[in-house]
Amino acid sequence: MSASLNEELAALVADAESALAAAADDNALNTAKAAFVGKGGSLTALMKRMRELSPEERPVFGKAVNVAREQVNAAIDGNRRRIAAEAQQRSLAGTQIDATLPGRAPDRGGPHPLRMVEQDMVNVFRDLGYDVALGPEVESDFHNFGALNFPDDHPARDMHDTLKLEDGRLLRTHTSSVQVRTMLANKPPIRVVVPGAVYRSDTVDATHSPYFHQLEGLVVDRNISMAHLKGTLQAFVDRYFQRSLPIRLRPSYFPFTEPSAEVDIQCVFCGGDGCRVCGKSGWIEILGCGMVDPAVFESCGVDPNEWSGFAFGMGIERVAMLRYQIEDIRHFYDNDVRFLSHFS
Ligand code: 2U9
Repeated sequence: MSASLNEELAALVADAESALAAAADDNALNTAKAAFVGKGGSLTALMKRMRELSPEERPVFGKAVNVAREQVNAAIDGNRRRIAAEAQQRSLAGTQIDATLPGRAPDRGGPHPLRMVEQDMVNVFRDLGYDVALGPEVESDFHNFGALNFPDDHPARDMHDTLKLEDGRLLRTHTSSVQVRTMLANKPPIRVVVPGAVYRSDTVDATHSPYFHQLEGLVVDRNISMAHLKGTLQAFVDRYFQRSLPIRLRPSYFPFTEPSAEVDIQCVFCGGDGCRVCGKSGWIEILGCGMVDPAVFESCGVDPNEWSGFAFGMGIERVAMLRYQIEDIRHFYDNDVRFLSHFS
């Protein structure tokens, strides 16, 4: 085969590769492509000179031209990718990303203030040896009223005070129904506290809500007296408020306890001197209590001749409002994070 045509072919490929490698953009690349492998390009011109060769040399040269065309086409593809990568590199260089900057912290949730107060109160009673009992919020009339010595015509049973279902059941108006269930299911001695939601047909204002929470307690054992009740409540108040805080009992009335009392703590805001919060009295009411009425024991399968007991109940919202000086009960249910975030 003619040495010179083959040398020209090799030189053409080398020229093409260096021209393509020098192309800075797609335009320059396309120009180089046309000059070498286009219809009027130098490779086509070289092909036309095939007639200078002997008939035996022609097919060999033909193959060599095809190999050369593939080499040039591969160089075109490779340089097209290089040009695209260089363009991307240039556009990224304009954007300054500092990957070492710290990310934006997500807002963290936390327990609801009512849940925190409930847990703190429950934990005081756990430390005093109480179990925690829970029960249904939809109740029978028997567990909510009948067993608790409410007469059939008691005003609390009225539609105006109790939210009733069409099937005769009701939304519990206190968690006392759970103590009834506890006595029906267990033999004394019993020491339980019952936290939970309760419902009343109340109009909403700053201190009332048709949905609120209570913590109630029940102790049943032999020879339980009013002294055990008062000592227990004093221990609870001192531990919960983390200081020695005087309490006083005032006579009261509940259908399920006899005798009954309402309990005040010395005002935590003025130390008993009298202020706006305590209405100048120096005392703040926080719970109700009493000795379990024998009629309640009878309804719950507990022999009142063998056992006696005390019970108490308090509103969790009320305690939370005192503890955190919250003026309006509705804050607890709005779930405004500006309010809730004060507690986490
Ligand atoms: C049984 C026997 C007795 C629970 C009691 C109170 C007094 C009481 C109120 C406080 C504020 C309800 O949330 S409140 O409105 N509760 O005054 N509760 S004694 O007595 C019981 C409970 C169950 C079997």
